[in-house]
Amino acid sequence: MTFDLVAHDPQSKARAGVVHTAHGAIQTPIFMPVGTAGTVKAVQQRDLKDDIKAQIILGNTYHLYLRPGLDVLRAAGGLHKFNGWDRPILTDSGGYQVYSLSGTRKIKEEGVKFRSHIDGSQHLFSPEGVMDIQRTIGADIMMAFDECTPWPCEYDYAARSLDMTHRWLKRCIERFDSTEGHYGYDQTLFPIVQGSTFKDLRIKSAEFIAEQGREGNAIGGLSVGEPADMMYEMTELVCDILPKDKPRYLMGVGTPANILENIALGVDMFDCVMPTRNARNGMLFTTQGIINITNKKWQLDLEPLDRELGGYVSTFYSRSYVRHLFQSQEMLGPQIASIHNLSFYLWLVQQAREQIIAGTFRDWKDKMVKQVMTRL
Ligand code: PRF
Repeated sequence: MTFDLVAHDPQSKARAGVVHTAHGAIQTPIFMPVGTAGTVKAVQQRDLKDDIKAQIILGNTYHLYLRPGLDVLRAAGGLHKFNGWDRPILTDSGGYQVYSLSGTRKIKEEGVKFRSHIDGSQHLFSPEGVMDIQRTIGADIMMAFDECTPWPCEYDYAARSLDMTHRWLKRCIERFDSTEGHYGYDQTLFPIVQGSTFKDLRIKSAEFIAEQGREGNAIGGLSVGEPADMMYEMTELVCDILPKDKPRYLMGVGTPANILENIALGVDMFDCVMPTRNARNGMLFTTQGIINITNKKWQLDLEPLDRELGGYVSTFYSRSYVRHLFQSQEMLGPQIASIHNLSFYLWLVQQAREQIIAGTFRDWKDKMVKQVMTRL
C-alpha cells in the first residue's frame, strides 16, 4: 500500500491524497461505508459502486469470524470473492465489537475471552489470532488488536490499558510480518492510537505508533461519549505527531460536522454506522440539513430527497413517497434512505477534497458545518 499527498489546504491542516491498494485507489479524504457482516446493510454492491460511489468498505473480524466463519471465507477465496466487492476492504480487528456486543468478556494479557452474541459459544481473540483471521478474510487494510477504553475512564485504567494495547501491537506486527496474504495480493496493517482523553497518554501513544513505521495509522478510543471539543483536541494532538506522509484513519466518526472538523485537523479516513443506522430510523442527511422523513411535514412534499446530490435515489424518489414507505413499514424505505445517506456522506468528502485542492476548504467547511447540521 502507498499514499500520495496531492494537496494541502493553506488555512487548515486538511490534506487531499490517494491511497493505492491491491484492489485499487482511494481518493482521500474518504468515508468508508460500514459492512459489518460482509454487507453494507440494505445496499447492493451495484448501488454502492454506481450510485453511492463508495471506494472502500469495512468488514468486521468479530462478525465474520462468528458467521459465516473462516471455513466459508477460505472456500470462497476471501471476502472480496464471497460478497462480490472487488474494490478495497478494511476490516476492524474485533478489538471493539467484542467490548460492545458480546455479553461476558474477560480482558487479559493473552487476549480477550468472550461469548458469541449469536449462540453463547466461548472464544478467545488474541493479537495473533485476529491477524490470522484478517489474513483469511483478505482485507486490504487490517487493523491491530486494541482495547477501546470507555469514556469517562480513570487515568490509571487508561494508562494500563494503553500499555497493553502497545504490547498487543508488537505481537500483531510480529505475526503480520511473519505471514503472507492467502490470495496472492498484499495486505497492510494499521496500528491504533489509544489513551482516552488524557493528553500525556495520547502523546505517548502517538509517538509509539509513529515509531512502528507502518503504511498507515489509526486513531481509536474517540467518539465514545466525550464532548466533541475534547475529541477535536485529541485528534489535533495526535495528528501533529503521526507521520505526515501516511494516511490517518479516525475510527467510528461521525456526524457530518465531526467529519469536516476532523478533516481540518489532518484526518484522511472515516467510518461510521450513522448514515446507515439512522437511515433505517428515517433520519436523512441532505445538503441543506437533516430531515426526519417520518414527520408529517413531508407528507405532501413531492420534491426529490435532495436534488443537489445528483445520485439516482436522491433525485428519483420524492420525500412524500419515502415518508409513505416508512409509514407503511415497507422494506424499500430503509433501502432508499440508506443509499441516500451514504450518497450524501460520499458527496461530502468528495466536496471536501475538491475544496482542499482548490485551497478554499476552511471557509467552505465553516459554512457547511452549520448548513448540513440544520434541522429542517
Ligand atoms: N478501536 C477499534 N475499532 C473502533 C474503535 C476503537 O477504538 C472505535 C472508537 N470510536 C470505533 N471502532 N479497533
